[in-house]
Amino acid sequence: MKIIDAKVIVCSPGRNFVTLKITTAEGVYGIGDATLNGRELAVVSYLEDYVIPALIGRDAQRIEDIWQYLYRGAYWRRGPVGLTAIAAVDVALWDIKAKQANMPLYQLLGGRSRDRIMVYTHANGKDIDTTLEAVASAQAKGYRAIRVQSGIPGIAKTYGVAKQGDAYEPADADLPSEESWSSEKYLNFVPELFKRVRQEFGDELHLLHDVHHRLSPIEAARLGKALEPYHLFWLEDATPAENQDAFKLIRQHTTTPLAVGEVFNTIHDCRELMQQQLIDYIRTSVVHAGGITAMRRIADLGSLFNVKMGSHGATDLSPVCMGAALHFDYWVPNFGIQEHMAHSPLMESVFSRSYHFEDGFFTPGEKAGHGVDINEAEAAKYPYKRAMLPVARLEDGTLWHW
Ligand code: CS2
Ligand code: MG
Repeated sequence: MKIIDAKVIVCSPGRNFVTLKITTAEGVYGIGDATLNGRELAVVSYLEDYVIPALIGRDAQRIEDIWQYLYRGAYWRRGPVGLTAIAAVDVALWDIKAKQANMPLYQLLGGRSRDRIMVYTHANGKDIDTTLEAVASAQAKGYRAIRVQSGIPGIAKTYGVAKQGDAYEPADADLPSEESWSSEKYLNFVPELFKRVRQEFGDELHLLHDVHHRLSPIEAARLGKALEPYHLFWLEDATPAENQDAFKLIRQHTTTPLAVGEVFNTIHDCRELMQQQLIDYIRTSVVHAGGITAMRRIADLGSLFNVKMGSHGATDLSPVCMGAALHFDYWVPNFGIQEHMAHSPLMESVFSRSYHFEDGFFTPGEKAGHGVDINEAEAAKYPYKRAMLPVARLEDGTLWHW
């Protein structure tokens, strides 16, 4: 099965998406997501200028060998741009192999380990009352697990919180906008938020919260401890993870479960945190951590240390990534939860999908391959538009820096 063509499709139906389409001599094609929010064209160049020329003529069936060739053969290994490009190739090749086998992808991975895949969605609002309304509306849609974020009194704009009425989209400007941050205001407020959510919704609903790396380790420890009465499903990205020892400090102080890893690219980013049992969930995604091939190895390593998979699934990961992730989640033995932010109808007009939501859970569908396709004519109607993520500064103007 010779690869005879590979092309990159860039579109912006409400937000930018990069999609790789690989075609074989037999006419079977597969697609992979290559979207890296705020740095999309860097991945396009990596694919078009370096990866695709080296792929043409290779055997599409040799997924593992191609993964190793692109990863080890690059000399300059790792990093989000390179691993997103490798992921796109990997997912497109798994799509091809599953289509060739006439099976849904999860069957090739080893078959399903569960009947349905629990997802969590987002509820956010400008203050506690509007956030409570958002939780109620997510619950009414069937979600059993909800990530709760709220505007913070005294902070003008809070990352992770949508403008009133809009879907949450962090890449909001042509150049990075600047936000102001106060850990003290945030730490004084968040326990009150969760107290109100538990009072209103009881104990059964799974609650999650994302700090977006904005606390120092000792502040994160304080937050984890303060949130214990509200028994979160997880506290995400409590502090940046470059210094993995930081998680020891948090762990020593709190029983709140910890999740991290949406910005990780390889198993090496996960290794120490897993081996030392400093986290409970790993958030690596199919698109940013090297595809299905790499995610399987991350999951297997995690399974030795009681770490479960809880993949990133914001809307800046395209429906192609979501489709592939759901096949992975259906199979992976040490599954925890999958993030789900619904794509808008405009975004979904460009991609067709076989995955299906019902009552708080997803199934990936039975279509051969990963079940997601792109409509190129529709995609062409929405040209790329540069959009970047905001930068946070402390109230005195210091660029927030832990
Ligand atoms: C967030 C994301 O979904 C999450 O957990 O952290 O919204 C993240 O901020 C974006 O994906 C950044 O591109
Ligand atoms: Mg996050």
